[in-house]
Amino acid sequence: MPKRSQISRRQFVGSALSAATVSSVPIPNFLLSSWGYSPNTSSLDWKDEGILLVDKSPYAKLHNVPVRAVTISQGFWGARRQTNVDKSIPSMERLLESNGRMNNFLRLVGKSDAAQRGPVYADSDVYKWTEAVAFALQSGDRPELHALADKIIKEVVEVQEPSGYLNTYYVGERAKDRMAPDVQRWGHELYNLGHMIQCAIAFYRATGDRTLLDASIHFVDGYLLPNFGQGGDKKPILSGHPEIELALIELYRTTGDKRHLELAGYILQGDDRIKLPQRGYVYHFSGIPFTSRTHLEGHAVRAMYACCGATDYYLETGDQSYWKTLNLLWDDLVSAQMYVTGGVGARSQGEAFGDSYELPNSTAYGESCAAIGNMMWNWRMLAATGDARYADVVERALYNGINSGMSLDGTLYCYRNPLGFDPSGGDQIRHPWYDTTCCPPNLERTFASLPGYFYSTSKAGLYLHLYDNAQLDWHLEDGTGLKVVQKTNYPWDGAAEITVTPAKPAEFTFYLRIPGWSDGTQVTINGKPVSGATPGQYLALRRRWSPGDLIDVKFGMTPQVIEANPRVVDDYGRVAVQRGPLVYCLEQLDQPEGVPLFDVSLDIRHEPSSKFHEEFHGDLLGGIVVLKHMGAIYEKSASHSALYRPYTADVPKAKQVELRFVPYYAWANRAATPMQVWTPILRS
Ligand code: FUB
Ligand code: ZN
Repeated sequence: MPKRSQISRRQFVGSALSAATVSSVPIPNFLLSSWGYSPNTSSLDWKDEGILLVDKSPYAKLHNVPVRAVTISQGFWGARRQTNVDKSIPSMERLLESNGRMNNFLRLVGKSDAAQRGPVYADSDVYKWTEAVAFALQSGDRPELHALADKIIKEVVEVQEPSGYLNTYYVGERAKDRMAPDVQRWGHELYNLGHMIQCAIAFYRATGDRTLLDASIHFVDGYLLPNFGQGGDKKPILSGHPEIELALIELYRTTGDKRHLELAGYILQGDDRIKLPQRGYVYHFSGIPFTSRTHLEGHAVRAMYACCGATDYYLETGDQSYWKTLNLLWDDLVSAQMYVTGGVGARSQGEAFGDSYELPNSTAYGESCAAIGNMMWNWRMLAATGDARYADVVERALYNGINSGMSLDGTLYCYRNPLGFDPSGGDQIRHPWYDTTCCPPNLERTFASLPGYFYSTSKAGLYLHLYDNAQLDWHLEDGTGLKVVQKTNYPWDGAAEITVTPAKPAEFTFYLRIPGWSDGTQVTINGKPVSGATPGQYLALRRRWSPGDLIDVKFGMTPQVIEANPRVVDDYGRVAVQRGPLVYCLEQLDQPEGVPLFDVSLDIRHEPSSKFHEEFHGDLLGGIVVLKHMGAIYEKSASHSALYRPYTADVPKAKQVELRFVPYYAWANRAATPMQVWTPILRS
């Protein structure tokens, strides 16, 4: 990592600050105006920075391409992203306003009489929304959204106190509680700051505007660093809700100020001056050394964000104890804790991970934010390794447990993403707004940032992670210009044509992701078959590439019937259906009349997969492939049976019914009807 050149000036700023810090001594204007003192450490221009700026991270094998380098055109994600930017982002802004989120800021500068509204983390809603706009602006200007974000940023920074502190909840009477140990535990001050930093960086990378970035640096350098962290003269620090860790490390990557990385490391290590009871460090997923963790537990979003921060820390330091722990936790994730949809968090109580294999369906929590955290973590693990198994999890979470979180019209959101649903309790599942409205803007920022997840570069060449109609305009790490155009109808169809156009003929490796679910993949280059495509790996295509070279890839899209580890008791005797990256479900309203969904069984006694009939319905749920398969309903249906009865080995008589499966992400878009992902199999 190149050293920053202005150490002496920083030291001067730092010592001038220690006098001002948390006290109310105003910072001299000349210092404030020079707050954005740090040159970017990377040789990159702000325009060229990706979601993560890991170009100089010593332990990153893969490097992000900027969001703006990838244009996703019409297709699966194109449609979703259009809705996101046309409907979701604008409607969420109106809801943020009408629910007092902006008045919370305006009130503090005398521009609103409204009382504070919303939970302690209300500010983060504004930051996540503005971050969504920032990513949208990285894909092309949207003057109205740009103007709105400018206005909001102006309103936010006006509230900043001379010390750098900025929070709309711990003000007035509550100011005395700031950063008290118990407030650090529950009050989300650092969570809000983390989202402010992430938003500021995304906006800077979108526009070059440092207003919010400088305010964030001011908060960190002016308020946090001089007062909290390592050393007897400083107060203890706890993240309470991890988020600050990954934000500080991205700030370090942006500013080059090593103190930002060190503070993140210190928080990840856990400050033993704030003692949490055992249930506390389990729930908060902070407060003890990250490297002492042995499994995923506690609040799922907290755990996922902590894993993101810890992976970021590894990417910068190469600390093997972190890497060991991250691998342990990842193995726990995929072997015992993750839903087939990529969602995580089995329990509503504490919005938490359950025990191993505790993966209930209808009571699943599966918060949208937790699935997003899962994707973000796996994106970082992928950067560290270039190992396709992490990309498989990114894809699984993205297409299923995240995608289900937003309605197809872009205005309703799931907070929970259960895998079974009975609406008789009155739950509508999708809502435009939640008082804890963390998920909607989180979904918006994720969809807006999506182009940044399609490709990475490495010293050896280019990695293709995600398939859709998209054009990459970027360059190899040696500077050779490179354009890659994907044409596909993925995920409905398993074929993709990929045209590779380097600025001049060049030898490099094109790493083509072969998804773990794929079978019988065929790859050709300029019509000539290429062998070696292995599910769950990148196919390394090393050659001298010439402009217009064509990779043709065909993934087998035969629907797959999936069973869970028998220790997942809720899935025992049941199967899920997956086609390509999409997990399917049954919704009551697609089944024959009079057939209660919870009574049906899938008849897979013979050749399960080939018996699916696939039909594309352009007018249904935005255009989907529907899967039909024979199933049955027992004559004495479960709904009409006693709660308990003597067991008999006789197989009850069953009547055939045709079952219609739709992609899980699209459920509850017509009505909140019974739904299930895991369907019982017919006994024989
Ligand atoms: O605490 C802030 C956010 O609210 C969490 O990430 C969500 O789980 C919800 O509790
Ligand atoms: Zn959420």
